[in-house]
Amino acid sequence: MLRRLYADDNMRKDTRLVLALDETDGEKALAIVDKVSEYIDAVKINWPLVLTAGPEMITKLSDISEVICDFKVADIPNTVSLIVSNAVKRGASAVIVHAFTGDDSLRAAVEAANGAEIYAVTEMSHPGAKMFTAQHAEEMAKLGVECGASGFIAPATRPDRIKAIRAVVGDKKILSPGVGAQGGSASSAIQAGADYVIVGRAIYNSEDPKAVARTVCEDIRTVI
Ligand code: OMP
Repeated sequence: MLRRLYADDNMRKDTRLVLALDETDGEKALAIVDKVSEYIDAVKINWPLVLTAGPEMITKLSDISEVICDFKVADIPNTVSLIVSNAVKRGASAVIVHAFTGDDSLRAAVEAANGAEIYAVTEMSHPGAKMFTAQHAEEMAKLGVECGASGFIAPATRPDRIKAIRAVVGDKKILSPGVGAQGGSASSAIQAGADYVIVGRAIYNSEDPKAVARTVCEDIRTVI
């Protein structure tokens, strides 16, 4: 089982792997976390698991791991505050929000987090991201820094873009999804400046999640 290794506002930075737990069967999801616990620094959950297993999953998982609630919140400040504060009350260590909503919504997220972390999405990892988010990624990263976000989401599918976001956010955290199923590589993302890689299907859909998680960690270790 995972231990909560830190008591303050800083996510553990050990294996640098974050598990994206989009498995929709709650029991299976918990079993996967148990299998890979020694290889992950945090679990990220999104709507698929919360909608099927319920928001109490946040609390259950927070007993064994840091939990990042990837709700990609994109709303007016009042609604953002309500979502973020309730995720944190249930045990989230961090909440992912969109940055395109602007400074007031971002500041509302940071305030409502009340010491938990807010990670702002910059450029997304899928091909369609080139239509809108990619064109404003640096601006959104700059705004996130100004508004007090602790970290940023940048695409492992385009390591050069991680480099560009790193140049804007200084020593803030960068978490990079898109490794495995979306074609990105963990070591390339870390080498480009990511602090963590986020991996979902490659691990939770595998016959042997533990072996895949171990392989990802070995790949990361070749560049740190
Ligand atoms: P896999 O593609 O299965 O590894 O999962 C990636 C995870 O990262 C999913 O939970 C996505 O929702 C999330 N994600 C992206 O894939 N791309 C992004 O640009 C941003 C996120 C995210 O914010 O976590």
